[in-house]
Amino acid sequence: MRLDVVTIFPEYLEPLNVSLVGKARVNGLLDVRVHDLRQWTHDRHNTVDDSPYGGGPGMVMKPDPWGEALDAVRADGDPGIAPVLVVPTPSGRPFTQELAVELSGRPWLVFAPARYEGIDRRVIDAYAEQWEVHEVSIGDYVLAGGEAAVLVITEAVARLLPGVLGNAESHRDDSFAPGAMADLLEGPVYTKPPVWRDRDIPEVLVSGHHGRIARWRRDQAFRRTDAHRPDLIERCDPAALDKYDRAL
Ligand code: 6GU
Repeated sequence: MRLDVVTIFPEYLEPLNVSLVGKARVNGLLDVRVHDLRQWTHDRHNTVDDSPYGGGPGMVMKPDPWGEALDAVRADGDPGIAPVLVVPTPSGRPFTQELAVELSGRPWLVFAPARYEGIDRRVIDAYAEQWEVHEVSIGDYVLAGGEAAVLVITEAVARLLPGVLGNAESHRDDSFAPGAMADLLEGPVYTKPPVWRDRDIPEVLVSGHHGRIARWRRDQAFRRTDAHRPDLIERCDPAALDKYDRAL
């Protein structure tokens, strides 16, 4: 997968050299290119923003540098591969695991993270006529810019690419227990030592009884989901849960 990021803070994307994403790059599974938007400015001050039409606080990113940047990135790629433009913005549609899966199937993602009050609307409208465009938000809070969202989205997408995670891990969450457990939060986990600061581990986990362990984990997942995300229980498919229950 190829991944381009156009930003006024290229150094903000340094974490893409680390950990899972960094390893995917070294292994040739991800081709990441970070570009400084200011290289497509032509004035002495490398201006990328201006005041908003209609008035109001803050600044808006000018369309010209973005248009030149996106054209240059496009021209530098395989003409036979369609780029997908991802615009992180708090007014986008929610970024979900479903969208991560969708994006992980695309060969080329181009990220356009904005600072200030956002990018001149005409840029997104113009590229949406030629490219697939996704405006996405990573949650109900406001960041100072989209760069942190690029890191979040990239990590969620990269771990889904074939060969990035070990086989066992990649298939456990996603394809084991289709439907039922997928909609619940993970319960608590434990490792050695068996006693830590006078605290034991739940006995069932050393019972050797796989059926009881699976049932206990499902019960813990339910309690946790009920406490932290009751909205997930509401939209659980009862038929899928019944099926999961019978499998235990
Ligand atoms: Cl994608 N960008 C910004 N600036 N703020 C956000 C966001 C994105 N998602 C949630 N808040």
